[in-house]
Amino acid sequence: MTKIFISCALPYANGPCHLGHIRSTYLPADIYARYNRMIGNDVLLVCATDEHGTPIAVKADKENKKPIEIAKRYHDLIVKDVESMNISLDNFTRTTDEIHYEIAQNFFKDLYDEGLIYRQDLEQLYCPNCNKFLPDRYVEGLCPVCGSEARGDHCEKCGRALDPTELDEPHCITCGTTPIIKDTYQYAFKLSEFEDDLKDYIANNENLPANVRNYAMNWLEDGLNDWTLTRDMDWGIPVPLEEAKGKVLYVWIEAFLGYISSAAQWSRKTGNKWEEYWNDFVVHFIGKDIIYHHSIFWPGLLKAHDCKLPDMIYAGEFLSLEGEKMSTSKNWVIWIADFVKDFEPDLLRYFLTINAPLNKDSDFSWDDFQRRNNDELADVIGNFLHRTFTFTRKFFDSKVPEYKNPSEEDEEFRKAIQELPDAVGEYITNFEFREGLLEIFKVAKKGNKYFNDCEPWKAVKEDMQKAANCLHLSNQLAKTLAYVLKPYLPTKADEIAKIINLNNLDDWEDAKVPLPEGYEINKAKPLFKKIDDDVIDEEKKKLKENLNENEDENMSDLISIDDFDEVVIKIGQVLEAEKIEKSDKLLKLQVDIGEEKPRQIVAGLAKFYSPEELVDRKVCVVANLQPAKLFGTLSEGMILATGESGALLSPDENAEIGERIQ
Ligand code: B3M
Ligand code: ZN
Repeated sequence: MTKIFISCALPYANGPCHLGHIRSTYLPADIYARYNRMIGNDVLLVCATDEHGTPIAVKADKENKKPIEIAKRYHDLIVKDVESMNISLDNFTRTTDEIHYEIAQNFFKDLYDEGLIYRQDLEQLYCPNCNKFLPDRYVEGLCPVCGSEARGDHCEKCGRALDPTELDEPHCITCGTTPIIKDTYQYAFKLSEFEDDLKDYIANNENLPANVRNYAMNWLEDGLNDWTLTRDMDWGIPVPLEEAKGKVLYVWIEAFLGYISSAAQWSRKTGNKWEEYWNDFVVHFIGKDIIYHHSIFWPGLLKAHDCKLPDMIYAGEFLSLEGEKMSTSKNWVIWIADFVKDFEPDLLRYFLTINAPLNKDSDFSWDDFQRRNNDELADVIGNFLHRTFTFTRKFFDSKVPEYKNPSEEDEEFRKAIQELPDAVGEYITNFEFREGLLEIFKVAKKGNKYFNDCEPWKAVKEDMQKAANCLHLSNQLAKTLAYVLKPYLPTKADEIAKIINLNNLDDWEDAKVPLPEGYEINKAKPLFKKIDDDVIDEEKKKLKENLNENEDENMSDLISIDDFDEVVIKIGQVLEAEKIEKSDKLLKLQVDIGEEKPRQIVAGLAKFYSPEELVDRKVCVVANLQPAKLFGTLSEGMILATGESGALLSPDENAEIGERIQ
């Protein structure tokens, strides 16, 4: 038996949960936790609301409230959201809880005593109009790395953690003033001392998925700076040093410790030792925008503290809404509380899991949601179950009939049922949640086909044993479905279990034990219903009506000709191509675009083309892209190719090198 410590990223207590939260962290964590409990592993699933820092302070300023009032309001809402989605957390606490203060301050103090945290004199942004320092989200500007709009602490676009002084064109978010630079001091962590340890950790941890590993390696190549761990702010956990009056811990250092304090609180309640879970196997489920923090800062802090590092960091990619980036400020978002008013949570759990693998971006649209519900859940899984149960009742007195003299088709189907639990289990163990659900869907589909082919409605008149075999196996699949669906759709799985008279679905192994002949089942109602068009139309209307048009950012997909004109695309020809060491995706190219010197371009084409295939090819190149480093290699442009299949866009032969596309 393994003891598994599972965490979901801590949501900021400055808003309720929306679909994105559920998709990237809670749902995968819950599927993983539920499955592991079913196979007999001992699971500790924890989370908490992240209640300090500028996200909450800024919101409180706007509403003229105390930060703790904001935090409490959203903590309560988030708890409801998480419960309504049936996320089986073992403990959910708050970073304003006493135990969290204690753990965070002790952690800081220990590192300080070890000499790993030191006083640092530095310059920080200060708003001369508001008369205060502007840490983190109090300032916004342009990301120095990718040029996108970014907050002081973090660029959402490129995922980089930032220091506000690095921003281009900074402005105070309260009054819009351009801040000045002012001397102050803070306390910094010697992160740079752990660079080699971190490289080691990232390079040698086989478990880490490609997106986490590649991002982290990329950043590590650039070298690490020490990390400032304190802020000049009122709202936060006081720095536990006499001489640091008025300073608080940076929200990120203590947010990580929320994993620990939530677990420690659970230990106090239950008498179990959370450390045993941590020391066995640790999995963090996070969103992709905080890979930097979890792959660099957190392991750095843990290493400094001589703690075991996380075994797995699973980063869910983004979820968009109707093809657009979600935006809470514009209310382009679906809140969980609204969703569960109209639909059962399992329908959302199904959609969010099956629509795309966690490590790929996904989109929620009402039409897709309706289609998947109607065509997949209702027509395939629901239909199969319903036919099985009603037929058993009508023709076999609600009892599982005898299985005798099976045909080849019967045996083939029986085998598919028997293999299902192991197949699904293996996928979940490998964090391939979508694949597991697809497998279930595939076998349910097979079930429908088998049922159709057997034509039990005819067979009951002509060949009773054929009908009996069909219903025998169909009931076996129904039972297996109850088990394998449990991690994904816990409520629906329980409903199936009830019809089949199963006391519980606690033990995955039981999925493989067939129901005996003569076993009695209950009367069934349809488990999945179709969603009508007018319901979906109503939801679409609501979404549009709630959109806050006043926000200045333009939601439209359309760009003007001037916008397009800003992108300079030129015809180029590949002169040289080579693989980039340690990357299975990237190639380094030298491309002639009619300038004095060829451009060096790093392109994600290695999976689709060998270097030889590219040499001499004419390609389309974005020529005015800001240079960037990928895997430590300078890239001065971009080659146009499709995303999924990596197909290159090639011009006709008569295109001249250096010619602009317009
Ligand atoms: N509170 C939320 C976020 O940036 C942040 C996560 C903390 S996890 C330790 O998504
Ligand atoms: Zn200001």
